[in-house]
Amino acid sequence: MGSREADCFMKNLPLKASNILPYLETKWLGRAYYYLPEVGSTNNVLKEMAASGKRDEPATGTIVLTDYQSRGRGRLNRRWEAPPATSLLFSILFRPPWPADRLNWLLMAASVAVVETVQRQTGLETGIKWPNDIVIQVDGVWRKTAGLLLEGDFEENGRCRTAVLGLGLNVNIPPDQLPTGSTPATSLLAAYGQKIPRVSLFVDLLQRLESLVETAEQGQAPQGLWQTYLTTIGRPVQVTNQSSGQVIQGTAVATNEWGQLVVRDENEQTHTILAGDVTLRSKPFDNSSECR
Ligand code: BT5
Repeated sequence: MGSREADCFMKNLPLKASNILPYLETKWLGRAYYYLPEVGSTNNVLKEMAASGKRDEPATGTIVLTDYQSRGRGRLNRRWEAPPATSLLFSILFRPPWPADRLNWLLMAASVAVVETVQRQTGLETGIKWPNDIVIQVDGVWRKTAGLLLEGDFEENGRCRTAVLGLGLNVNIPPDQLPTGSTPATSLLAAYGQKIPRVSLFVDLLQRLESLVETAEQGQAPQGLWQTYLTTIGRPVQVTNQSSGQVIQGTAVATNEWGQLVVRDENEQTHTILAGDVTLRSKPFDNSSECR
């Protein structure tokens, strides 16, 4: 990269294709790239593209990115809020020929990629709060700086047809515009004290993610790396199964290769918890402090 190009790369440029593709060195991830200034939800746009496209179109690795979402979604129909042009808000389409339980590897690989990229670019202490939050430690408190949303579509035999992975990463949200609510939030700007160029962050992130997904495609679970970044292990948790209403209180002791959380309750019984079904609470006996 020449010095003029390097200079552009470091500026806080808009995320349109002409500013991204010249710097992207991936083989397949982001090679089909759609920048839409404003959408409802990038996950919805990509799911609609996948549903209406011909077989195998759009291709695996296709990305839809926006600068503003009017109906950004979290899990369980929660909202994802971000002021215009302050964040990375995008979704990736995958077509992994995997059974349903392996799909979570995409979420795990993407979480690792986000943690490592943020750490590399800012040096901030960054971790993963099970199952899908990226958190940064600010003044002794883990604050949410990104959330991931994985949605799969399956064949009748249980194999995955398509998966859409959405990421919202708070990059340059000023401290006074961070969402307030029960989840303590931060942004890279708020935690690091300086604006971070979104182009270089995005390009680095995609490069690391492509390599992690390729390793997973060779049959190797991302669990080892992923678990080293988990902040949840050893902590008291209360897990509420939204479908059955069952509540488990205990300590998070481990994960398995599918990214499920193993919780030991007060009677020393262990429970294996599926991501997606649950709401974690940091204080096991306080029902009012949802921390997801
Ligand atoms: C998530 O859900 O954390 C997944 C968020 C995924 C968002 C991306 S953006 C691109 C793509 N398109 C979409 O429509 N979605 C994806 P969950 O674990 O349910 O957390 C949602 C909760 O996070 C909310 O209820 C708030 O408490 C909190 N929250 C909302 N916006 C936030 C933000 N910008 N920063 C930190 N926390 C936030």
